[in-house]
Amino acid sequence: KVTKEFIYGMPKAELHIHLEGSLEPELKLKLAKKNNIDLGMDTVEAIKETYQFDDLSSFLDVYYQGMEVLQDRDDFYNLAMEYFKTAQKHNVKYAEVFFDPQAHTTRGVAFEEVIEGYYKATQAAKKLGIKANLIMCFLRDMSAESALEHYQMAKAYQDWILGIGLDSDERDNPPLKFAELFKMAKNDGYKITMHCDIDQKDSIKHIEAVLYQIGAQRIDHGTNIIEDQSLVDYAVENEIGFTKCPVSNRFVTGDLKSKEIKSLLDQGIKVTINSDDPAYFQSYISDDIYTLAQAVELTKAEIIQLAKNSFEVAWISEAEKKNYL
Ligand code: ES4
Ligand code: ZN
Repeated sequence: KVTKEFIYGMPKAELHIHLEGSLEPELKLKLAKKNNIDLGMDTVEAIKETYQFDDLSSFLDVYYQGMEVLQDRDDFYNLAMEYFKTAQKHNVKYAEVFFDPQAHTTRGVAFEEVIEGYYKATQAAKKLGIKANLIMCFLRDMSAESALEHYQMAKAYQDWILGIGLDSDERDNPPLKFAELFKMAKNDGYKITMHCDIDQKDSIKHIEAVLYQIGAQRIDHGTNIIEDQSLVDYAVENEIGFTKCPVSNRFVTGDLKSKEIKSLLDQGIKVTINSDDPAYFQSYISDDIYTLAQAVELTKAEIIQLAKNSFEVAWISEAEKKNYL
């Protein structure tokens, strides 16, 4: 029997966490007060009551609304630092963290405030024993032109951004909508990943496009790949990393998708377990691993394999990986 303590204590990397999704109710209230924003709620309990979702879009509504309290670089810095402090308790040694610049610029917050606050936090995280890198995500329900504009804004900060991702509402927003931009990003030396969320209208088509046309090194979620054996074989062969988030799955689909995750792990896919939006789903990385382990009775060896995978598919040098593995 594997204990919670073992899972918490196991050194791990987290590769799929949206910093904006780590905004805990306590900090949300504090920042609302500081920035004179009326949330219409003044207790942690009242905020938590709104954390009930039927699907991705009902989650995203609450997620974007919550960001209103983030106004200046200190707010972004403090948000990220709270995540890193919690990650430290889960023995996260390395983190690649997502952020959504368009969710802030569209509210009139300058790109500089966002990136400078977050980057400063990644540097301060070193003192907590955590190495961290930023992945800038584009909102796929916004235009390709908007994504390009933000890509250009980020140029001056390229050294601070390791990878480019794609998130938000997948419906009618296929990967190829951003094909040119991601091609450019690859040529410019960014790492590439994309969300392929659970049970989307065109899940298989989207996964196929991400693997064959976009040529991403990782896929976020991507669990529907299980329906297509040739895609599974390709992903195994090419050691594509899959960042799974079981508790997030339960919130947005009603199902952990634990059997699918276990089967993909058994088939040799580089599966990793992550928290996605830990504040909203009230589950940080070790809780996600524990929940999955309970649901499908993972062995200790399988749990260790998940942690090994997290370092193997991390965007760090082979030499660095050796320090963790
Ligand atoms: C997200 Cl669960 C999920 N799906 C797509 N985009 C997202 N951004 C934050 N959480
Ligand atoms: Zn995500």
